[in-house]
Amino acid sequence: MPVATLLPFTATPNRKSVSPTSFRLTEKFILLLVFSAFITLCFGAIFFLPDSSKLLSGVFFHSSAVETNTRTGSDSGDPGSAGSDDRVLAKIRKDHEKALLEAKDTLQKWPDEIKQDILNEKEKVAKESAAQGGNDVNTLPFVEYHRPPGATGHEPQDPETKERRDKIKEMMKHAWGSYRRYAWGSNELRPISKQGHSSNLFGSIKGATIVDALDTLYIMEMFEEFDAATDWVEKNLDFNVNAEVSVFEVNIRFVGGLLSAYYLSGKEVYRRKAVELGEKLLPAFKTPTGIPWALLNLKSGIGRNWPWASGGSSILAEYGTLHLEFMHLSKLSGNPDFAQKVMNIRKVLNRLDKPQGLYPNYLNPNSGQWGQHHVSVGGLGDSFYEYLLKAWLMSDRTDEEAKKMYYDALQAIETNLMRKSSSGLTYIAEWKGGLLEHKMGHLTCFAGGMIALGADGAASEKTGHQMEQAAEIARTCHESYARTALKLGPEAFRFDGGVEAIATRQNEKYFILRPEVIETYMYMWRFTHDPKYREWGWEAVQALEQHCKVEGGYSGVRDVYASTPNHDDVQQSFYLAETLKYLYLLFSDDDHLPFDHWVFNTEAHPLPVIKKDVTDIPNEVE
Ligand code: DMJ
Repeated sequence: MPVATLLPFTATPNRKSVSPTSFRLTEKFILLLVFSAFITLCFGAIFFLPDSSKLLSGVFFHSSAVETNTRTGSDSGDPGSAGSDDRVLAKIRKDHEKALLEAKDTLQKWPDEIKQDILNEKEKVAKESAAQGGNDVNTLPFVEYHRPPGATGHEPQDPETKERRDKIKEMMKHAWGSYRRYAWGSNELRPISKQGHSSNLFGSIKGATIVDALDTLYIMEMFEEFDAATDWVEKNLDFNVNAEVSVFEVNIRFVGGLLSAYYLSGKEVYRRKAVELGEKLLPAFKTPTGIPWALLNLKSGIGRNWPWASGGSSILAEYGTLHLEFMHLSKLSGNPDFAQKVMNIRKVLNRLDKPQGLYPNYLNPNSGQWGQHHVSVGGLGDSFYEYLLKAWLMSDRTDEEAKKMYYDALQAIETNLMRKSSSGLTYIAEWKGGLLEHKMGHLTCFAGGMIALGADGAASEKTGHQMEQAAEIARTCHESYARTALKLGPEAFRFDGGVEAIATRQNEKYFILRPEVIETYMYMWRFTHDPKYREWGWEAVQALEQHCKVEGGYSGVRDVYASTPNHDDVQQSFYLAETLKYLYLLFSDDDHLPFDHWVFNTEAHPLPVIKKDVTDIPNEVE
């Protein structure tokens, strides 16, 4: 501010012509006062001016966008300069004019056009925030990678076991090679028609076989194939799809497969992809209770349940089979949401009364009440029980709540569902509102392995009993194979109407390369080293080779009681993820993916135990 402008307020006007020498003492004194006031003001102004310029810019340039421009814009030499202020004012004027023109335009539009504009704008914002999400995934927190022990194995000493193990690897080569040749990038292979196949479980996500097979390729040391798969994942695996997927299937196969591939190989791309997909699944939990929907549109985030599920219910085996993967997602992303979502599922379940201590297959996500009282350790229920036990094991046996829930549930299953046939075969029946259906699914056969895995953690007086139960279930499931023409197990077998371990309904006679029986042989072998489990596994290998192997891969069969196979023309992705992996481990030594360091998710994807003390984890030398 110019100093001269202050003078008229302090000097007396009629003294203008008077010489300074003729001033009286009082006048001199006044002059001195005025002068010293002037000097004080000059100094004050030095401190005062910058603040006032800020104040001014606050009054005139209050738009944050403009503030940003004045700080960082290409033409902002000196932000406080008059030239810069003019430019900013000009910009504001221009923006206002533009806004006025747009408003005028909008007023001339039809309502439908306006609606479309709003939709386009929304889409733009959604895209931007998706890109923002992608950035988050790209900047995941640093996680020190430790490869848990036993990621790869070594050759068995015994020549026969080695030969058998080699044979399983050869089967994997045929399954993978055929998929690569005829269906690369599709979800699954049609081995007879030699083309790709996709079920609607994965929406338009592609590459289910690639992701499901990654860890099997790794543990079998098929590294050239693993690298080709990694390359495909890096370049092509895309979750930005406008399609509805099964939350459960995508979780166990894709999230599980990616997590295992990360833990086995240490490749960051797998951690990134797993977290990216996990984040896309989170909207499924937007229900009044937090019990997730079964189906989710990955683009809109809108979920719903299977239309056939009792009164709009979610399914026990679906919402109850997220825990292992989601705990690891929180660990690898630093985002606690994943863990909170699955812990909340438990909370809801623990508030509910359980009929006879059993968990019904249906639960309404809106009301938080059970649907129909159907209970099964096979389809619709199975992996919920498996995940209770494995949540405890994966927490390095610290998750006491999961432990209690598992052993309580197993007790209720034993009391209400486990039965013995007249010839002494133990089976697990299904329960419908208090009535037993004496049928056991191929899926239920996984329970032999689960019970064996949990036996050692049970109260000491129960360990032996549970090992016996597990062995009996393994025997029953073996019988369901042995009593067919093709020596492969039916989808479900019954213990009524004079039959035992045999399918009686045409629509239960198929075999789709499922793993559960072989899974149980693998666990039983590890815990007992009884050679019969390897023999039973080898019988299954021979049957697979004889009846399911075709030139273009491996196919399921429509009727295991027919003397010649009628192929269904699908090579399921779980054949590579589970069936062949469990067979390979059955003929491997116990230190290959040892149980004290790894748990398998329900799709046989190994996930490391989260050790209480991280220093426990030795770094394996490759
Ligand atoms: C797999 O996808 C999983 O094992 C799931 O838990 C049940 N069914 C299939 C294989 O049969």
